[in-house]
Amino acid sequence: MIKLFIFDLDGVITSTSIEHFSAWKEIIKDRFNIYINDSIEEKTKGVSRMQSLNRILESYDLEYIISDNEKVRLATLKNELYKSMISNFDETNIYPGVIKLFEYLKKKNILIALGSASKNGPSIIDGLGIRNYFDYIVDPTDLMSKPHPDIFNKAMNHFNLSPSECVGIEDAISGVTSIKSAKMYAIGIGNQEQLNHADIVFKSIAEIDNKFLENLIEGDHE
Ligand code: B16
Ligand code: MG
Repeated sequence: MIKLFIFDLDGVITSTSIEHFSAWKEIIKDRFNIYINDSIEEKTKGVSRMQSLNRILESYDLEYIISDNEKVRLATLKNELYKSMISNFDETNIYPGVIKLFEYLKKKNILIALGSASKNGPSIIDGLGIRNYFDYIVDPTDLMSKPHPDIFNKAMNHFNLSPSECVGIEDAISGVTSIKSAKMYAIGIGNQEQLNHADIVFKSIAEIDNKFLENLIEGDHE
């Protein structure tokens, strides 16, 4: 029996994964005059701000040419730009089907947690006006980034549950790996081929139907 759903934020509840990467593109272009290739985006998903920067720098053999202080400066600039890009986010930026899914889970007395690597998570949730749906928000500070299972385990342990009572929802390859490493049921949102390690993949949250949810919640998932 499922008792807890753990949601990723960026790319699952709202589009902020797009703004995260757009902000990195602009910062790297300004500093190095390099246009980051779109193929690098996946490497930056689900990992901390500094890890995202390091992965971008590594992709262009730039990681050793700048100091740690310069990295901190770039990460800070990126976060300021990112926050300005999403400053007007409100309920209209919630992806279709998200509120319907939250309402369904609440009606079934299923707990809802946020399992995001983003330190901006709580303020985004406030901006979207959906804080009241969350029973718990994982603080990613001091936790290992996805694909490590830390973030999902933290939510599970908060409620003293076992993996078979938890479901994780993710749009990133590293995020789905994180859920599976925590031995939970993984719902992938996005591309079936990319997320084929999930237990099931939907193109978007809006495609998740009640019949599926009923079977999932009542079923026994190891
Ligand atoms: P911040 P998620 C992750 O969020 C993003 O996918 C990733 O691109 C970002 O670097 C990370 O949050 C940290 O975000 O800079 O806001 O602390 O996908 O786990 O919701
Ligand atoms: Mg995500």
